[in-house]
Amino acid sequence: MNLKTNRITGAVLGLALGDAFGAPHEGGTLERAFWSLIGNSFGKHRWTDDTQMSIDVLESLIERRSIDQGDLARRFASSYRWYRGYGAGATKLLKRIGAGQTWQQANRSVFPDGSFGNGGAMRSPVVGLYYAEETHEKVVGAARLCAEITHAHPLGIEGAILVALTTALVYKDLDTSEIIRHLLLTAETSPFRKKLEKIEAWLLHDSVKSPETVALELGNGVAALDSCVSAIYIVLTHREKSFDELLQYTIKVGGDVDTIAAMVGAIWGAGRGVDALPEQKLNKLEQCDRLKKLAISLASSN
Ligand code: R7I
Ligand code: MG
Ligand code: MG
Ligand code: MG
Repeated sequence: MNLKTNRITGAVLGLALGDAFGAPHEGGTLERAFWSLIGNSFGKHRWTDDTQMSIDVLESLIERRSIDQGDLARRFASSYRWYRGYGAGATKLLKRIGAGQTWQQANRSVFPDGSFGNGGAMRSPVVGLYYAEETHEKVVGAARLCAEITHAHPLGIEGAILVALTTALVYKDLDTSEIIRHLLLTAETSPFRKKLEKIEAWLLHDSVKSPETVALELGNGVAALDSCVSAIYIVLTHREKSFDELLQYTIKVGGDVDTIAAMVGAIWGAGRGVDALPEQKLNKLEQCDRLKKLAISLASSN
């Protein structure tokens, strides 16, 4: 496997592992009890909407070779399954697209300004990987197009852009200080810029903030603003650590664990490659072979 395929496969499987192994830790007692009932797929860890939508983006990019919003909207809608744990707004929107509304009508009919959830960001590592060897403008433009189908709110889009760009920059092995510099140049709104400035200051110090501090000051919720910068900080402080240490830390940050771990796992995998992922966990991952084949196919399609 060449370096490119190794890293793209690492990112795709890292995303699915974070999602599937993070999901059982998400939410309160009720949500966990529910997931313990349905979170198993023939003895394997089931992944959620985060991985499903990433598969949709992978399959669309492999076939269309660019971001085709109509094609993506159709794939998102037809892949919807209740047991994948989609957000409440996303569920309504995908059902409306499935019933014949255009994505432009459907996304505004759920939230008038579009969703600011992290559902655009959770699938954007795939976009970052596909365009990693092109300009930043290309990564940003493609991430925007991919996110706005379901997440038209400026904050939903911005989270997706920052996560896609971080994936591309980690894939290219940039230094952490360089990555932060590029993210600050790319930030479009002051709430995101403030959080990025906060992590820039934190990263100047040797010690890693506690998971509790990350949750409190950067957030761990389903809004893009409350999870994307947290995910970026987690990866940038764990680039040389093991995947299991990365996951343990993310689980302690808590909140929307499947999605934060999916973003974290993808970005980390883009830098470390598939060989750094834990074999025992991959053996317990639902549809691992299918995901691997898609990653290999993406790597040879641009
Ligand atoms: O963003 P999305 O696709 O998924 C979010 C999370 C992820 O953790 C998934 O793994 C899944 O578990 O859910 O889902 P959306 O429904 O688009 O957004 C998530 C939630 O954010 C919504 O259900 C709303 O509660 C809230 N939200 C908004 N509330 C008011 N006004 C998002 N946008 C708005 C808004 O504009
Ligand atoms: Mg999910
Ligand atoms: Mg959820
Ligand atoms: Mg989630």
